[in-house]
Amino acid sequence: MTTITAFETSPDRGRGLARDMQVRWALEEVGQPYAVRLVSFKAMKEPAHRAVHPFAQIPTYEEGELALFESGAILLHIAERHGVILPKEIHARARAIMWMFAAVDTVKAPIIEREAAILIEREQSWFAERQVMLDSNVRRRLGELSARLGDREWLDGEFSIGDIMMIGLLRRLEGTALLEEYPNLIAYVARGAERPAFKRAFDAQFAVFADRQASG
Ligand code: GTB
Repeated sequence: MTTITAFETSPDRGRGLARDMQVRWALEEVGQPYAVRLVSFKAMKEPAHRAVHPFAQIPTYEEGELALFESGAILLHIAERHGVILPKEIHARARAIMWMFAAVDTVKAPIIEREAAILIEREQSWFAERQVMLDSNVRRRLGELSARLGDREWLDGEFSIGDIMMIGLLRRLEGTALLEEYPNLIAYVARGAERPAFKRAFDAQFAVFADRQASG
């Protein structure tokens, strides 16, 4: 049995923005059933969880003797194990992996910096000025991504783990004016969200939130 970990109480209130969503989505794409171990913020820092995730975070992935952390590594393993969502042709495969790295590094960095600043610094007198710079850094990357995507359906040929990671990241900007400046990125995210595997993954993580709400 494959077991992943996810937040017991996700701060995103069921929006599916935490990284377990990408892992769930990949598992749904390949048709691999999985169990979920929900962890509290406290349990995440305890030795039992740290034994799997040295940085005390979610998601993790366990399959028999194999224990993994890092959503990118997990997605790559899922794709390789099942031989889907990653092209077989060696160059196309390298490019799909490249896009996954682009999502977790180049495109993610300014998005996370902006999110963190809004959370931590928004009460500061100088924040409005800083936000101009933070927004402009995000806008630059989105503009570059939008230009490369153009009117393609997916980032590079067939749908891949690169798209799962990039769409998962862009969803963190949904509802912001920043993403709305790029209609092709909005349409790209919507295409991802229309995939049956995305919907199953989204519903499964939303059920965790709904259960918590119902139980008070
Ligand atoms: N590089 C790692 C990976 O890709 O797996 C990053 C893992 C990570 O950031 N995990 C976060 C975590 O466990 C959850 S996903 N945080 C708890 C901690 O560090 O103590 C990041 C995340 C968290 C919350 C929201 N949200 O509320 O919208 C979105 C994304």
